[in-house]
Amino acid sequence: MQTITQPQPVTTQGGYAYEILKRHAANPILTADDSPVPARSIFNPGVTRYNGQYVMVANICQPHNPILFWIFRSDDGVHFTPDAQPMAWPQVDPTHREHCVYDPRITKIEDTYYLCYASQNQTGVRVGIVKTDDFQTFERVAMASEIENRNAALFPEKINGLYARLDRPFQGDGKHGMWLSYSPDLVFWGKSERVFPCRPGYWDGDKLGAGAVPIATDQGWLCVYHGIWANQNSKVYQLGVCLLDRDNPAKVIARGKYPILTPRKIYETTGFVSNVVFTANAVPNDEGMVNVYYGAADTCIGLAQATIEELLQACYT
Ligand code: BMA
Repeated sequence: MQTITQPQPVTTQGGYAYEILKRHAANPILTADDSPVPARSIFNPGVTRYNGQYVMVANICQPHNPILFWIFRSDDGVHFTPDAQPMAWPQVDPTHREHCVYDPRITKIEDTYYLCYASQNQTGVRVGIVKTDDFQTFERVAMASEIENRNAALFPEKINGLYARLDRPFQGDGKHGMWLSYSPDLVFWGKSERVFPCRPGYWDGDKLGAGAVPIATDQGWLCVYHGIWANQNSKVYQLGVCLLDRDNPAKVIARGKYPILTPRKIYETTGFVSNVVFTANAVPNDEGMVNVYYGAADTCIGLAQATIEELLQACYT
């Protein structure tokens, strides 16, 4: 007779022990109440360090729906103050007159900061790129994809002489997973290759895409990404980690089995889109931790932390 063996857990620690990102006590660190203009929600921010400060570019969803990018600044990475004016947005691109922008990811390459964001109009969503040297003025670089593509995260350095990015084409309803593309100039993109697909039956079984801008480590590119599991009631967005080869990020060195952050606090499970944690930037701080900034339920902003070592370890768990 055939013996059927149950899949065994890979750890003997119970409860939420797998969830290695620890929420900051001040969570949620920003809500619509902190918005300088009428807002329904504030979420999915890009964050970087500039001139000794943390600079955040957040989605502010206005009551009538369009999203504004707004800059918030902080000395400690926890308490943020908004600028007096919305971010100075460059001229529209005549090839794609966007009516909505969202989910900025910030990458510093040499002395320039690039924002990769989702640019939406009636034809669909594309990857837009703008740049700045000072977080005062911004210049358009390119509409850097055809429709339908988004969740683009630029690597912080060239790889084999080319700019590189992770992104997520819509084909196959996102099931085809995370992709990698290269560019000589940030305008023309190609040499595209899939990094990894969804894992049926897992927390990232129904859709996934880049999350935070990759972090360079001596073991490879450490990437916090998002995965989606669809159930009867909702699509659950969680965060996980993977490690990609430094010279060829299409090569997966390790990919964690467990999510590292699961929506389970009330501000993550309840909101405009329930059961969502979604990140654009993970920023190493001065205390040896990585600050993972995340949108919670498309409604507010949370901060969760782990060490680089814990994140690397989670890639192998
Ligand atoms: C994704 C993006 C994010 C959003 C998430 C959950 O597809 O649109 O901006 O946070 O869905 O709604």
